Amino acid sequence: MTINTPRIVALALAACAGTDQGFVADGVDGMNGLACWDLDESGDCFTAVEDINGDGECSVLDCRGEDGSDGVVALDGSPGVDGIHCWDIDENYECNVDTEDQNGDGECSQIDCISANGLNGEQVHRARPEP
Ligand SMILES: [Ca+2]
Ligand SMILES: [Ca+2]
Ligand SMILES: [Ca+2]
Ligand SMILES: [Ca+2]
Repeated sequence: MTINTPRIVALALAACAGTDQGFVADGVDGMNGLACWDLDESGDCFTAVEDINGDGECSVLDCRGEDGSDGVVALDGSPGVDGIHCWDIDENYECNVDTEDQNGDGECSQIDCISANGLNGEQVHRARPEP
């Protein structure tokens, strides 16, 4: 491959032959931002209005909002309804000896909840009734 030196030089000169764009002058500087305490946007500290925390000067401390009010303490919930004893088959909260005293000892107790066949007895959990 042969290098065409005159052609490369011609291309380089053509690339540099553009018109002079010159430089555009800088724009005017923007205005300074306002301080957060400067409520009337005057640029000055008007302590009677803008010194929110009353320390005699305007600072970022005057930009804070007022503290919120305390939350309300929740009231305790009402106690739940007593559960039903496992022996209380008719769920009337009373011991019905005729039907609920399974072991015949004259009273209703957890012993009456044990199934008659012992080892493989079925354990029954009943839901609490709606209040
Ligand atoms: Ca001001
Ligand atoms: Ca202040
Ligand atoms: Ca009962
Ligand atoms: Ca019993």
